[in-house]
Amino acid sequence: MMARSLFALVCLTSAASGWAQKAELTFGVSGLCGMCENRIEAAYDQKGIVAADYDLDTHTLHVVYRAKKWDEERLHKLATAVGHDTDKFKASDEVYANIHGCCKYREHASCPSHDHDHDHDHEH
Ligand SMILES: [Cu+2]
Repeated sequence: MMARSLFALVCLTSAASGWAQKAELTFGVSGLCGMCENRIEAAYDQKGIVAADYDLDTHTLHVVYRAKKWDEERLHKLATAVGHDTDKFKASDEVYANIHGCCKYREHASCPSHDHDHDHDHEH
């Protein structure tokens, strides 16, 4: 007849052990548009990463991760692996060459969604 309260106690203690140590890191990542934002955030869809939020206005990425699984350097390198420079590491030219034309932040490209200037003339 006392079984019910015993179960409740077991549930409480197992919930408490689910709190692994989380750490947070915010660092600069180069990016231009919504496509960049999606590409960057998708790169952080990894085991042990709880949340990743890229802010296009400030060009910073905020990551919440499990401290046991990730460290700062490896987190930076997730961004460089998809072609985006961070404030500590550079993406390789090879990877950078493969990102979409409007995302070439090093050349200050601009995405068509920002302005509808399709007929923009290049200098001859
Ligand atoms: Cu982009």
